[in-house]
Amino acid sequence: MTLKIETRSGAYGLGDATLNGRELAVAAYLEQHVVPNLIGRDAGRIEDTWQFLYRGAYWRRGPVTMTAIAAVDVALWDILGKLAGLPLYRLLGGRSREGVLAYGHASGRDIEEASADTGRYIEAGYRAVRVQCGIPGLKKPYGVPSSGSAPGTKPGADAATRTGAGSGYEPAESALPAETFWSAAPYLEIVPRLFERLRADHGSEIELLHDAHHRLTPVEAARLARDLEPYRLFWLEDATPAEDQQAFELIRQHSVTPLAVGEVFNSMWDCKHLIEARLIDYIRTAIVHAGGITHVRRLADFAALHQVRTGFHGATDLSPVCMGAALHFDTWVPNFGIQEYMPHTEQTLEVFPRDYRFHDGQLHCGERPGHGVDIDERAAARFPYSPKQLPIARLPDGSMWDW
Ligand code: KDG
Ligand code: MG
Repeated sequence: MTLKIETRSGAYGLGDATLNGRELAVAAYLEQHVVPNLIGRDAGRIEDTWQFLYRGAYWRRGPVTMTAIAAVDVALWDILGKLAGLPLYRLLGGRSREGVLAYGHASGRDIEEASADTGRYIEAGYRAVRVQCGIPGLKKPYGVPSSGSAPGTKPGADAATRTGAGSGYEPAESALPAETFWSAAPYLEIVPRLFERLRADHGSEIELLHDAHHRLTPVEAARLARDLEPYRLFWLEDATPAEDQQAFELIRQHSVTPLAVGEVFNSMWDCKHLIEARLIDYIRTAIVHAGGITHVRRLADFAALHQVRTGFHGATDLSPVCMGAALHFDTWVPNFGIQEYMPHTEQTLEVFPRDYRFHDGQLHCGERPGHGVDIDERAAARFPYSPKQLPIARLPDGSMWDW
């Protein structure tokens, strides 16, 4: 879902508005409630427009509202950059670093395959890799495509050949969500063995990450974080669902494995306690889902006060427009940690010409004015909308679990 805002002078800006699986709700929110309020407004009043959309609606926060506000906000920053003739990172305060450390997604049906896939990422220049692997006895575990580690495909650069690979959320055949299964016991056994093997095969220099994808109870999360300590992870992500923020106290009491959280957060109110109480080390909130640059900038400043660093969500269900904006933000933000990077498909990249690039383990935003990502509307028209939903997860007895 992409928002294009045009000004009377003919300048335009783009904002990502993708809320995967609930995207039409954002489209309706924008078309019916936001766009009528934008017509005739001064595109340069970015702060006032943000406050107008957030405070003025009375109904605050939530994924639909904050994604819609983010789309407007990023499009207005894009316009400002184009009118000023400056790349977005310069509007934010200028460059803090030469490149942005990126992590890719390796995976495999078993430890062997996952380690081989990690090796391919390292060969492709990655300095940080998130690794997931199949869980004995479990069908379709999170982060492992049914075809395994997609051997032979080249990760990174702009190859973009790994359509959805590593995501574990390939679209379902029907409009109904795919069903996946979850069982903590075999998972808690295999994951420490996976990282033991990765350190043995690939040494201590490569940064390793892992995503538990909100599946664990607090005490299971504490056990996993503790068991992973010898393998010095860069982070353990979404160890337990973060609605229950006290759960993170339990994890902290048992482990010094760094924790990352927040890809489903929509505002700084969602992470205020976790940051203030120093229960996390990295905040993953994406620009597209948390009110845009105007809000995430405040969130990052607040995080900096508590020595929490950024690690933005960058899966392929956030569009290249979001990635472009994130990379300018990452280039500027003083408390940058890492950026997730899953290359988009060739079709997606055809629709979104862009000037960011991957080189030697880092992503680099370009120097084009604004966020540097455009849309080819004729190419986009060749790919009509077809509804898809994210999968769901069930326990072996059939009860629903967190996906
Ligand atoms: O929309 C859901 C995906 O973006 C998410 O499952 C990917 O957890 C994810 C990650 O860390 O990239
Ligand atoms: Mg995740």
